[in-house]
Amino acid sequence: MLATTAGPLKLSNPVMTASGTSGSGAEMESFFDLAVPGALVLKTITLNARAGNRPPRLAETSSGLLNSIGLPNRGVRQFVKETLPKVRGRASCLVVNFAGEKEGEFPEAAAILEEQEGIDALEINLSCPNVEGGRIPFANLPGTVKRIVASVRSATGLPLIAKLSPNVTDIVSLAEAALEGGGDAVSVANTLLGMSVDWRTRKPRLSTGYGGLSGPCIKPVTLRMVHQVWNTLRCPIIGVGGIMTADDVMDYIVCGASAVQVGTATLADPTAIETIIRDLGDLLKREGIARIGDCVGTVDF
Ligand code: RRO
Repeated sequence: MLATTAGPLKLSNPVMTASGTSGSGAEMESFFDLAVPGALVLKTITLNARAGNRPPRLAETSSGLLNSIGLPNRGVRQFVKETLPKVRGRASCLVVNFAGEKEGEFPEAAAILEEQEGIDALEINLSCPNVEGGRIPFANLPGTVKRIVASVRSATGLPLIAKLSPNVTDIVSLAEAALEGGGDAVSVANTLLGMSVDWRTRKPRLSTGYGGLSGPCIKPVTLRMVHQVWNTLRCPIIGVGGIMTADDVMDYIVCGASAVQVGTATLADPTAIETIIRDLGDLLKREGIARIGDCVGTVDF
């Protein structure tokens, strides 16, 4: 009933973890069996180690969570040596999310990941809002997206998911560029660039001033983007943004997502993903839906 596909990915259920919200995977094992999510998507890694941004890195707002973590990680080689062995073989589908600080680093990191056992797919993070001082990421231009995805495609035969930014004028042209570059699916979308200030102190609440907004408040925006991409391209889409309940999952599915990712809900309650998957199974039974895949893109619009 819950088993489905997203492009080449075969999933036991359509609910994945969202990158950055379940750490390097192993941290979550006291909250849920790592094989429970349809896919375990790990926090973004880069070719070389990064310290990340100065605190404060998180700010709660009245309508969602702002983050400016800044991609701290110990680099892909350390990941392969220390992190990967702890999760290898434990997820039902293991997705490694990675980014580059420069274009050439994307294929270089992918080539290292390609050689490892136990990775089922790569998610290319083309959309971190927090590494260029709030400026639009360099990967927000369709030509750049196509070139980066194509360079990664040449470096690996693994299934490729391109994680797109919502901070763009036309999400469809970005998704199209990712597919033209050889991507198998797109994740729509990363966090929305936002800001929070304390007007009394005249200070922003994040060290970097701007950060990525997540949580239920962004769902209408990303849901609209998922539908726009589906309506034009009919491609495998992974919906991300503000999913808290099984009904939220179904909203994304009928708007064209083949699968979804849960992020901020996990930060509020680390067991949320398991509850959502269980509720989704109950929901399908109650509604008499035999296969969730049959619902993809069925919104009447
Ligand atoms: O680390 C971060 O600040 C971060 C990343 Br890489 C990302 O892709 N999205 C986000 O909201 N934060």
